[in-house]
Amino acid sequence: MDARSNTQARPAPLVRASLPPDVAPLEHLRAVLETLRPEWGERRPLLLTHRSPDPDALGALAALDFLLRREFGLDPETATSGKIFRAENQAMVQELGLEFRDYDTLDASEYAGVFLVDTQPGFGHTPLPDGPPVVGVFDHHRPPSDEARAAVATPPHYDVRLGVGATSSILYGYLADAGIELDPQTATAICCGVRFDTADLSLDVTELDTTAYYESFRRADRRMLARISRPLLPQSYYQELQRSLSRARRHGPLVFALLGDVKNPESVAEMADFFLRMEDCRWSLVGGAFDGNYHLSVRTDLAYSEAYPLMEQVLDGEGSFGGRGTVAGGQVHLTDVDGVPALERRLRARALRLVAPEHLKGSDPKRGTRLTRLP
Ligand SMILES: [Mn+2]
Repeated sequence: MDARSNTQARPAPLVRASLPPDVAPLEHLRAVLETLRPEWGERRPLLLTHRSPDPDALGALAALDFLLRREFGLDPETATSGKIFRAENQAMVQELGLEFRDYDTLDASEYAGVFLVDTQPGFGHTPLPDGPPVVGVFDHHRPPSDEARAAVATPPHYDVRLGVGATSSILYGYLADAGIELDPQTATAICCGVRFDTADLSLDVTELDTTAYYESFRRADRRMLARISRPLLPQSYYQELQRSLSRARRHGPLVFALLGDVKNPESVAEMADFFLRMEDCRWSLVGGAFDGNYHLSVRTDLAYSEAYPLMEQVLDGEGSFGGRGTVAGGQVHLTDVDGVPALERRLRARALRLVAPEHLKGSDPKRGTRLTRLP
């Protein structure tokens, strides 16, 4: 359950029937698979996650693949969509030798059913094939809105735990319940996922996250972990850093940077993390356009607010978004809007409306303060 102690009352959770409380998750999955498998024939399960997977998605994919092979004798295939940009995430794929099919070239009829990790049916950043049904969902994000939910059937195995810090921890729990010893590769993958989503257990953590972190770390390849967490960075990284710094503005508790076109969409989330570290910054908002979409990231200090409601109000019905705890991400299709500058003006106006006037003393509420001018 939710072990956070420093948070204000969280909004009423949007709960739809998750797993029945009296059945262990592993046993529920076993029962679902026993029911469905006779219909599968030669077809394989397909493992999917959200576009441009992050370390938690990659760790959860590796853990689920390991579980389905070791415990259930299945031969799953994993496919991903969207390029992976963040240098740490690219290093994770390379170091762990992870191999994925390209989602866009799949023949959906080859697969018996879909398993989703770190995302859910109905999320805008998660493409789903026509044909094979979604059999299992493992996630820790809030379920989609009521309308989006009404459009998709609840999968037979739907394990969504809002309080847990990482989906990799949830999958670790299945492996532990099955008594499966982690190999160094799977342990390293799980460890990267838990570290990334919980900032080394400093964020929303539960007992399960703590156990998953220590047990996977104990069995991980430490040299590989070090190479993944401090990879070489391309020169373009430094160019985008400089541009973000020059565009960023401070408005009381908010630091925001709307960057126009970016070369690397991951830099949006990365800069939002970076700005939140500034003293007295309570929330950060960073946006940038890439490949037909405008990407937006919100990060918060939990004593101030959860990220989700802030993102909801900044987007005000434009695009799609998701989030949990201190983190939210959104996307707007640029074909749906009147250009990047106009969109950025709207986002900026809505963000400023959320900044209470008492926080704006000392800075021009319209222009904000350049970060380099702060005392
Ligand atoms: Mn996650």
